[in-house]
Amino acid sequence: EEMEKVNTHIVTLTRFLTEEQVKHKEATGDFTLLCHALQFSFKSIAYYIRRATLVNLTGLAGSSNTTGDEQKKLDVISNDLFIEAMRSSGKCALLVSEEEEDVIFFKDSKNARYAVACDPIDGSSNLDAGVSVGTIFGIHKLAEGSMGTKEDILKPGTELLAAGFTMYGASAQLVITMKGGSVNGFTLDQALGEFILTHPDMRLPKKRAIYSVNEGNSLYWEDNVKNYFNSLKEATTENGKPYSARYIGSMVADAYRTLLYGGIFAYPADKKSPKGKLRILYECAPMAMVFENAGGQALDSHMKRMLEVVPEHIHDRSGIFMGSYDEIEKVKAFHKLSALGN
Ligand code: P6P
Repeated sequence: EEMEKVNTHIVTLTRFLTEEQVKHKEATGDFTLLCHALQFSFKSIAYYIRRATLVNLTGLAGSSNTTGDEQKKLDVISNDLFIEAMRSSGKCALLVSEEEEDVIFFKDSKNARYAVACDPIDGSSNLDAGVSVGTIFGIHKLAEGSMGTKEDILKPGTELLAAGFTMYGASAQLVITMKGGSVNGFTLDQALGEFILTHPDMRLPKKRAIYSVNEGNSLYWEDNVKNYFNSLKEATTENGKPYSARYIGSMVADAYRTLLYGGIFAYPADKKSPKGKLRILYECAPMAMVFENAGGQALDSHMKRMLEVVPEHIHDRSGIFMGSYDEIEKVKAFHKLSALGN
């Protein structure tokens, strides 16, 4: 019988980035080198997460290990790793991290033209429970002539050059998208230490009866949000089935599932958190860029395109609804209804 066709088109992230670079004649290779530093940090973080439980890295900071030195929490180690990877690349002018109160400026990186926002371990509170966590990142280019200031990163997501995330699950899954580009998924082959292209050109299904939200907050929700989610419980899709509820409580894991299967993920702003919980720079905006480039939508709690939201400060928050195109249209409809007083 016919020999099984061997997949000879193994594309590594390294090759993918080089192919992207040569598409742009004016490219200097700086962006490619920055992305190599990014992928290095993902591989390192994946390594530590794999060993976390074994060497008790999930313990609280302050507990000392056998050598008695200060035990660091995984998110501290991941943050340190990420900062050093950005610094040593020499291509990052400034970095915003969820773990750092202020912007980090890399003064020694002369002529660096990029600003990076990241959450080194998003969802870290789930780590001890073995739940998938992830690193979320966004890359901005400095304004012409700028030496690198806070303003270079306090920009709307529409100006993001690239964004994505790495989910540390059964294997490390990297999802990355460039401005105006497609969404591509890579899987880390630990034996080779390479991210392999496994999900080229990811497209969100236009609709899927899955909703992902923390219903424990529903008593704080605005009426339009309550009405929308209640409608899903009474909804019967074409095949007469109601929606499925899927909530992991780790944004990267909920986002990755929504990207693959479709449906909606939401963390609405509510009466308890009027600006929402999730951060714009390194959670909402990067995810919004991925979801839009995959054919979905991402809105804030005022039904404004998430990518057009301008953060007021580096840790600014927003409500977010993101997912299948048609599902987000329903959220808009309920928002309009309640605005009309229904
Ligand atoms: P809640 C994790 O703490 C996180 O920042 C996101 O990863 C996740 O989507 C959200 O918060 C979960 O929040 O209030 O449902 O526990």
